[in-house]
Amino acid sequence: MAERSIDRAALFLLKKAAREGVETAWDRFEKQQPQCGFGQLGICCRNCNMGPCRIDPFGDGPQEGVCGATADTIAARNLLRMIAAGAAAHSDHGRDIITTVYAAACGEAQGYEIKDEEKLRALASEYGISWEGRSKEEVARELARAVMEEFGMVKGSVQFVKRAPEKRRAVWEKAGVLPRGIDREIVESMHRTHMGVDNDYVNLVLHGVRTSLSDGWGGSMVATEFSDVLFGTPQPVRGKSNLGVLKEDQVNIVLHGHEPTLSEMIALAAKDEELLALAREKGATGINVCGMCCTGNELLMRHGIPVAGNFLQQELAVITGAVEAMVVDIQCIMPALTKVAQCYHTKIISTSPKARFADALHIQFEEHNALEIAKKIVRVAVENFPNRKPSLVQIPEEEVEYVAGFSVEAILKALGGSLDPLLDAIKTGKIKGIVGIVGCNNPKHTHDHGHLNLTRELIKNDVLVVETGCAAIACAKAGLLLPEAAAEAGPGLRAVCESLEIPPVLHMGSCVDISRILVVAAAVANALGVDISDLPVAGAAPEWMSEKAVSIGTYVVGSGIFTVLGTVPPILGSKNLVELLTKGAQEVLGAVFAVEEDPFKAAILILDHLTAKRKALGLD
Ligand code: BF8
Ligand code: SF4
Repeated sequence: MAERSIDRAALFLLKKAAREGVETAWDRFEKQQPQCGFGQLGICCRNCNMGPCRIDPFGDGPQEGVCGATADTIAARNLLRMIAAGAAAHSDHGRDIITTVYAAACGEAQGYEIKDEEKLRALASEYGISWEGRSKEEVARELARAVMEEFGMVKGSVQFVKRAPEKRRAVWEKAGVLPRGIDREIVESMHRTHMGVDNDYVNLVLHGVRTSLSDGWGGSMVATEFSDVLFGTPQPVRGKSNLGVLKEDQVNIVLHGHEPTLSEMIALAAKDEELLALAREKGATGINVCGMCCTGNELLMRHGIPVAGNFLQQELAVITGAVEAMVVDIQCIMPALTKVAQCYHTKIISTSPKARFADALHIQFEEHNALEIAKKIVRVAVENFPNRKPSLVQIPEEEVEYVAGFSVEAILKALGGSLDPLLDAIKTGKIKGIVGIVGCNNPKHTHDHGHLNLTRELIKNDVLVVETGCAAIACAKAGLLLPEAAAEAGPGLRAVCESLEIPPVLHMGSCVDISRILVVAAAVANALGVDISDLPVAGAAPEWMSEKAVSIGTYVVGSGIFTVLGTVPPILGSKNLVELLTKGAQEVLGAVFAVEEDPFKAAILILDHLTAKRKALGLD
């Protein structure tokens, strides 16, 4: 069995867990072996009650379900459902953000305000909403209503697709994949995958592309843009990462999940004088708020709040014995947390009506009295401090600095206000290309191994890397998000980083913020007068696990960007589907997927791709 992690803090706590008889995802993963072969190949179906059906991958047994569905139909339907679930998760997050913007603009969301008026102005003009003689609240209300409509089917297509280069939009139109309403595509995915509707794997995949585009250029982009409106557009900020950010003498609150609406308020509540006094009364020297997973990314991007770790570290945080409360909302929260917490004193506090957990304390979050609720949650954590079992407290030492906060606006600012320095660096070959490395952890791979090795290989070869999500946290913990890390870069990239004082790996935010990467790609393509698919750019998800990652991968390829997956998607049971996604898509979308589990080999695939694209543009 491969090493579980390359992160020393993780390894330290895995030993502690073993000593204390606490199971983690790695143990449960082992117990699942061997995992179901039909599931791995994507050729089992339970879409109706004539089934469940499965296709024999060796050709000796049944090749059709009871209804006659083939491996192609079944695998493509399963894939489309994964895309739909991922797109739904991102977009429903976007919906909550826009709802909060509306409530804030109506004065009905305690503690929230329109923080970034400049961004609000830019978005209003993008939507053709006039600012003349109106308050920012009036404009925000009209804008929020217009965005809300996009979740349905009022317009021809979602607004932000207009940000894509003309050539890309033409590709989408020709393929019939321009996303209409955000919800509409997801609903249609569920419709098409119902028994006996869409049985053509190509048609199913095309709708998958459309659904995913409604996420990347729709729901996710809404979440990003309007989080900026509410909480401010990120600018470079320094902070600390890994489990060493937990403090032995303070009340530790870990915010885990995805929506910044609640976490922003808790960060605020933790500064409340009364609660700080209570903490001192209970024997703590302060209240330490840190983030985990994408909530962590949202907080560190805007405030430099420490980030305790990425996906596979959520249980480990509890295992330190030093966490008074882990506050969760939605997505990527392991149901196992409440069981692990029972071995320590940690309170798992769920807050979303959409995501409840057995044995968790539920304190429901509502935006109209958000600050009060946030204070209530912080109070629970503070009052839990005396329940710590000192003999069980062990915090690893690892605590590494990072610089995050590279929104598109921040990148432009670092470049001196225009894309030209970046374009020049690409043209002269100082920077060979730009690669987005994103996504999760997965116990199928050594924790963080894929992220770090792929990132290091690329920067060594003068590739500027942009990251989000758990990939970015992996690199933060390894010190790669510091300007000093330019020392690890090739000479061209190093010179660019040194002159601009930026790291060779730019942290662009949470997973919905991959929409920021799309905006950069579109801007570069527009500046060069080409399609995104012509650029020396690529995407990678070395350790992906979630359905959101499937939607992301699909909209990235759908946007014309070659993408390498580091864990095998469950589609290998259909040769036709594999062929379509790894070859056929080139002709329709100008990009394909590749699967490569070894990050060093993935780096070679990507570098070869960048070289070919540079050559086609006449850059070498
Ligand atoms: O949305 S990278 S494990 S935390 S799914 Fe989840 Fe994957 Fe992390 Fe953020 Ni994204
Ligand atoms: Fe079986 Fe077809 Fe029903 Fe799926 S939809 S469970 S393949 S009968």
